[in-house]
Amino acid sequence: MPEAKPTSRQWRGVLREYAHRLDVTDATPIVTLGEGGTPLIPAPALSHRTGADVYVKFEGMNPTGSFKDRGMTMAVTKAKEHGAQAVICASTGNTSASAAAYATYAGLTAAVLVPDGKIAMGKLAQAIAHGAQLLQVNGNFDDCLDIARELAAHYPVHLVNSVNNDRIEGQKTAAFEVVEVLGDAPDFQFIPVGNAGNYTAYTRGYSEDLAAGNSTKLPRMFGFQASGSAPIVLGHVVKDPDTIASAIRIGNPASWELAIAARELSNGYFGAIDDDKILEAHRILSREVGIFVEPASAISVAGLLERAAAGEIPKGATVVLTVTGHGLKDPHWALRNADGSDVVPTKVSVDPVEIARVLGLTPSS
Ligand code: AN7
Repeated sequence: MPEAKPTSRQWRGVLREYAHRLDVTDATPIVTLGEGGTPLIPAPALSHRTGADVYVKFEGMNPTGSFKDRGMTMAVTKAKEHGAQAVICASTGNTSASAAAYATYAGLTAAVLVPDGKIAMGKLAQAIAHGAQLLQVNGNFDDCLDIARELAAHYPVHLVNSVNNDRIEGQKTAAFEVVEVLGDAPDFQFIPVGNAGNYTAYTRGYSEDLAAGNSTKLPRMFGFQASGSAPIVLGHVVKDPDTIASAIRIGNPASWELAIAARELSNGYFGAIDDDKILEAHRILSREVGIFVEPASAISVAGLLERAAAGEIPKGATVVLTVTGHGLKDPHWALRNADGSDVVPTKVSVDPVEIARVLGLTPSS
């Protein structure tokens, strides 16, 4: 007898999976591309390096390759529910890619404002592929967000940046997933910080799980900014933010106050990481764990290594690192050596003997 097929079903996206924990009813016109349900991957190499029990929440596995999809399904669904014809956002890249995809699915127009020359090629390609009205603004992300807010206030366009609470609501589901997989909240949650919307969202998700009795603790929320773009750490706006981690090149975070409140609630921490440490962590995650992320995401790994070296992470503590965006969005960093030189792949002819020699193989006896 052939074995019975195990019952299986497709993940239905965060609005349907967590309908009972979101402002969603049977009448809600749900716009979903199947986001969420991303893997929480044990990372023995990082556990070995730090003595903690480390897991990586790989948000690059979302439909457009970043965590933004969790918030965008909610924001675009609500835009549709309110009868909006068009959505608008400012973006360092991932929000524009996500807004463009979800707006297309919903039959809405997406206008996206990005800082000229400062977003990764993959993200630019996504927004264009999905038919967004993409404008490259001669300014930085903070200028773009100011304009997007102003246009949404005075014109019939629905703002889908994370200043829209619907985005935070959708993104909190990542914390729900972590608690379900671990059976409790972790001791520490590490996360990259740009506008601090995701830091805020995770804190809200973990807080709701604690209140509902699904977990026994609130993780300490550890957020990281790039050193050249670290307004929350410095305590003041950074006028001309600079980092190779273009996703988090943000000098005036939209959720600044919420993030400070979240840090106080969780006995958390904000730290700054230099670009060379971000790239080192990017290499470690690629080579030792097998997870390919964009540079901004690697800051979670860099933050853990730095805090562990400082003796701030107890042995055996459960640590979740959220890595927010896929490496394929901004792949050229992988083609650079640690010394900054270009990686040059070895060329060979169509010759098995030569190739075996180059690979260092000796014939099996
Ligand atoms: C990969 O796309 O702000 O602290 O406009 O793309 O919630 O802002 C992206 C942010 C981390 C920071 N990692 O999250 C945008 C944008 C990646 C990101 C962040 C972003 P927030």
